[in-house]
Amino acid sequence: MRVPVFFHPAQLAFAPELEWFGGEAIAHPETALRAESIVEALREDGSFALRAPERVPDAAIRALHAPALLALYDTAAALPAGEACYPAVFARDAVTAPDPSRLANAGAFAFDTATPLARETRDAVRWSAACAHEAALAVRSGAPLAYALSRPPGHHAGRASFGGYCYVNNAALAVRALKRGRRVAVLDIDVHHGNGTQALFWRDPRVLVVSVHEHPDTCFPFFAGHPSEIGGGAGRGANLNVTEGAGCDGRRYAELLDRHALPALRAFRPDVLVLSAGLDTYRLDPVGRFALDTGDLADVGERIGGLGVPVVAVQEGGYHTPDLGINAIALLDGIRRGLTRAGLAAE
Ligand code: Q9C
Ligand code: ZN
Repeated sequence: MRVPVFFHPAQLAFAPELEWFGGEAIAHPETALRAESIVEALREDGSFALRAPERVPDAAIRALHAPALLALYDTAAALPAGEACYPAVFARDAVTAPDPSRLANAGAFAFDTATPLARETRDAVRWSAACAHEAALAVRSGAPLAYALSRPPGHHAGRASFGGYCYVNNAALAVRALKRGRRVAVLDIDVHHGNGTQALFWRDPRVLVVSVHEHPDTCFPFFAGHPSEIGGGAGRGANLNVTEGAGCDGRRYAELLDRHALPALRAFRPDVLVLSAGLDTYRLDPVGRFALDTGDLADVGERIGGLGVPVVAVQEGGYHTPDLGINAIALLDGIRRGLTRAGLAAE
């Protein structure tokens, strides 16, 4: 089976230059080149079917995100070319509602200074979301595996919040496209906790969210991702955070999957899995501090495919550009092998 892959060139038009972090400006790790290098590797490989997605319906995004957050992205679309807005004022105790027609109020929606707004942001994130939406539709129509080359990433974005290089929650959009009549589980293997996804399904007992990541005591996003966070209300018990310290290698990671993440997923008996496929657990990643190698990522994929559940893989982080292509292929081939072994004809 050739794995359907969704990507739109308009995702490349947004290219933030700088990230402000800890009072310093660094070259922004979330570059357009990330996606380009994955596209190129998948093309060369030949076992992937690359397609541009259809436009994602506005209603699908509005079901997920607050009107004011989307209005803020509209406001940014009117910025002059080459200008970027970095939120710097976070008026947490404001008594008036933030005004999304004023970029000076962006801090009411942002939770960091790493995630700028520019005129190209809105369209790029819409196409990034469209990839996830379309990949979900492909799996809904029977594909055992589909891959959304979403960029910018999404798992840090909440209902009315953006941050961690994320603006629209692509994986959550895929969940919503699949949810009717199906049990959907999310597995987030980005090295950072998927705080946006966790928040969006916090009270939802019908969507299990599992995230494996570096512990928030030492890693972005710092304020969420602790093992004590298990969901709220009716959703209590439908959220699982599995954490490890910096330096976690492939062997230890496999243990975390086998002992914690995979048993929880199996017990939930999902009809479909949305995989937040961050590649920043890689040993050379300049942002993450885990130590998986390319073979480990293939092994992680095989374990995930071994669940025997169709997979919508949505790209999240991963910043060591030279190896993103081989790592994406390792993960996807691993999933394919696992699915085949579990009896889903995916190879
Ligand atoms: N110098 C994702 O992987 N900055 N987001 C951390 C790096 C924020 C990562 C400091 C990291 C966000 C989707
Ligand atoms: Zn990440």
